[in-house]
Amino acid sequence: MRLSVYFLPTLKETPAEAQIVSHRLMLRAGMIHQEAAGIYSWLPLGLRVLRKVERLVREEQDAAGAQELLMPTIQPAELWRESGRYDAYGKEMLRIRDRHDREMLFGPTNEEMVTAIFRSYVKSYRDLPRNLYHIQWKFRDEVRPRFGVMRGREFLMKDAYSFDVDPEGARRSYEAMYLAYLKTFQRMGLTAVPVKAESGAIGGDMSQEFQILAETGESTVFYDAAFEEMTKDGAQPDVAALRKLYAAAEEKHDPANCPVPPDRLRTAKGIEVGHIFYFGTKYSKSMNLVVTGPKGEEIFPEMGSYGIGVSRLVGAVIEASHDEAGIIWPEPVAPFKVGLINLKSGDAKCDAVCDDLYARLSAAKVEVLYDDRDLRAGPKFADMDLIGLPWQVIAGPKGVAAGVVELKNRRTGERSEMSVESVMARLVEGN
Ligand code: P5A
Repeated sequence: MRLSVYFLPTLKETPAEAQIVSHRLMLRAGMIHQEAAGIYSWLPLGLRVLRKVERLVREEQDAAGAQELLMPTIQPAELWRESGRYDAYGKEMLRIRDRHDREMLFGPTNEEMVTAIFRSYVKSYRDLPRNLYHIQWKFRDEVRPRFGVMRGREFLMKDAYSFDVDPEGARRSYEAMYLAYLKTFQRMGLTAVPVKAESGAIGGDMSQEFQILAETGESTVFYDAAFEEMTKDGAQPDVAALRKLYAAAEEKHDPANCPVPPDRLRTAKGIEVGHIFYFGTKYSKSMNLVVTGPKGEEIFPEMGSYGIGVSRLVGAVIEASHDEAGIIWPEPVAPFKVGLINLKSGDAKCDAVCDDLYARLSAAKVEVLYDDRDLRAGPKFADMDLIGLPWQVIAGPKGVAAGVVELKNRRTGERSEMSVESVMARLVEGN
């Protein structure tokens, strides 16, 4: 993509309304545009990141055996009357009437709908287990939408729903999602601590939240110091060992009965990026989802639901990875892998070298944002640091005359001069 024609409205000034760094940087980097409190448009650069996060989440769901479907955003109130949640959900539910005065709602979650879908088709235990998921916009009329996409009213969620014959099966389904979540967050360059949690409006008796540790987090978590050691710098987490470590959300933490000695107990702020629930037969019973068992008996399937805040993750990654100059994208979710800066657009030699690099990188399927604008070097550097692409290739008249360009690593700041051929090799390798 050429920056001279790209829709990238970066801002120099820090927007006054943004209280946390990810919100400020997303506005300044031209990723999102606010339409109403907690409701955003995703501009081209932001959308590229959102799609990458979505793709990564999808890959790990598919790998764990979940199957994708797509349910609508608008739901009939009738479904929620069946489960008893229509009245219970309260003001967070956006209620709508259609032209026939039928009661509808913008879905805040899909337990009811997926249970009704399952009920329409599945009659026998032989058709279990199944896990169905979708990635769809949700609406929750939060009292205090804030922090940009981190606590929106409209937000993108991946929600999966498992159906099993018995509690043992349900536990296996839960464990499979737990593992998929650890892998998903790790691939995004994040350390997510799974903590015991309250199950709140979703219900059920077992639930865990995945918390990214960050100062701006809204929840407080308590955890064993061993977490830090085990998840340091890309260490491959030993899931079985992690699973044994103590971690709890504030509401679930009981200092009197905490198994971790005080010198090993850590407390930190966290951002909840995922939440998994096992709620047994809560919805199958209330909505009368019944299958026939091996002896002809009636079974209410055991269910769980598993959420990831896809749009929230875009903010969470920035909270975890930025510096004074801007965002530092981990490669798997970066909007482009490389930013190519032509320091003297219009100069025949610089243009020739940059155009050639741009064409060859693109042909090798390396995603490049090419700053071919007729601008001074200062603003070009500032914009490129702000939007945080993992690699920068900088080409100026002096280097070009000597047959070299500069390769800069956004995270470490390391710069090295090398030939166009070496840059090509470095950027194409492992792509
Ligand atoms: C699990 C999937 C559920 O809704 N039903 C289906 C269950 N869980 S949850 O914890 O309420 O939400 C799942 C994840 O969605 C993100 N999230 C939000 N993101 C942005 N803005 C919001 N207002 C918001 N509310 C929830 C969180 O990441 C949460 O873990």
